[in-house]
Amino acid sequence: MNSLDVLGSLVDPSQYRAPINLEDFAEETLKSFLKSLILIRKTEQQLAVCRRDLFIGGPVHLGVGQEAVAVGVSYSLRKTDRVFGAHRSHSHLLALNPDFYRLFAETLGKDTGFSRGMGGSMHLWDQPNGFYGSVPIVAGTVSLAVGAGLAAKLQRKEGSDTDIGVAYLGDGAIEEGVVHESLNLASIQDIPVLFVVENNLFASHMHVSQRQPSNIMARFAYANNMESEVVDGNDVVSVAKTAKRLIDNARAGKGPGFLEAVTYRWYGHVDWRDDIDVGIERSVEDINNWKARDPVARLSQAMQLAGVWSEKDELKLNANLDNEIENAWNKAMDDPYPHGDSTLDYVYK
Ligand SMILES: Cc1ncc(C[n+]2csc(CCOP(=O)(O)OP(=O)(O)O)c2C)c(N)n1
Ligand SMILES: [Mg+2]
Repeated sequence: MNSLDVLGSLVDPSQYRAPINLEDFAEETLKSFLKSLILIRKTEQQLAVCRRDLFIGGPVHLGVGQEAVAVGVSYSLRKTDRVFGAHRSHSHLLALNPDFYRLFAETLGKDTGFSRGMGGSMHLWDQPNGFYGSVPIVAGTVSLAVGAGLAAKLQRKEGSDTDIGVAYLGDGAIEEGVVHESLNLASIQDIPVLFVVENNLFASHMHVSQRQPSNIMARFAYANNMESEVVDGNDVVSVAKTAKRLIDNARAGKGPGFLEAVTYRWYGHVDWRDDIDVGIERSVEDINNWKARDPVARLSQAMQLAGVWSEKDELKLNANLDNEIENAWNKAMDDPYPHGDSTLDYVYK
């Protein structure tokens, strides 16, 4: 245990397992949250199996267990916003555009993929839907999101609010110097950007207590005089509600926001195993405890208690999605690879 264990019960997986509070979110919104959570979960589980079976050649960093962060944040985003991710960004993209077929094609290196098959799992791009890109360089896109937010501010039309930049980053990325320059600049220039920290307590195999003197990342928002909130990242309603407030502020010219979502990834750092590349503290017991704080099950249970969802609905949704995912995967497998002549078409020359 570190000396500044500020997150307290939020990082105790025996806490916060109960169905979540649905607040006053509309039934249709809750259903779309649940559908999006399950779609992202199943897409990544498909990637896990296909990576294990070596259909996918490159590494995949899976965010299973963390889906509620992207789904909650994306609730208040629009296509003209500028969203940036990193090495674990399938959910960030799919929450904006649920086209898993193009993600499958990308991981297979096919011409029909999000980046024409030239990027793979860690170089995703879907600008028409607001996803400006992900890269494997930890914290590499954080300053880009600030720049994109500044551009949006300068492009704002008289009488309207502004589009915003969004930077998804991890608790490990916080340790990169550029993040602190980015927070400082965003704050001093009132740039419309939302920093979303997915604090899953690990950077590769190292627990946060081995890396930092405190487990709360929002201390850097405080240091930069920036509006911030820490939420249970496995509660989609809580993430959506809080992100909305911070996003509305940024759009209205009230400056940047910092959202820290405490969560946990079910798989190891990379690929499909539970136990790969993890430290001694990540015991099977810990993982199982966190699985009991499942963002999907907690939303589903709350909706069933509220009478707006049933087990039968969920069985039907699962069956439809399983079928669609299988078809999309098979289609992507049959797709062509990009032609060798196009290798340099999408790079700066
Ligand atoms: C600049 C840089 N340093 C190191 C790495 C190796 N690396 C890849 S992911 C990772 C950990 C990142 O942890 P975090 O930001 O918490 O994200 P998470 O993997 O937990 O989602 C590291 C050190 C890298 N890709 N880029
Ligand atoms: Mg992390």
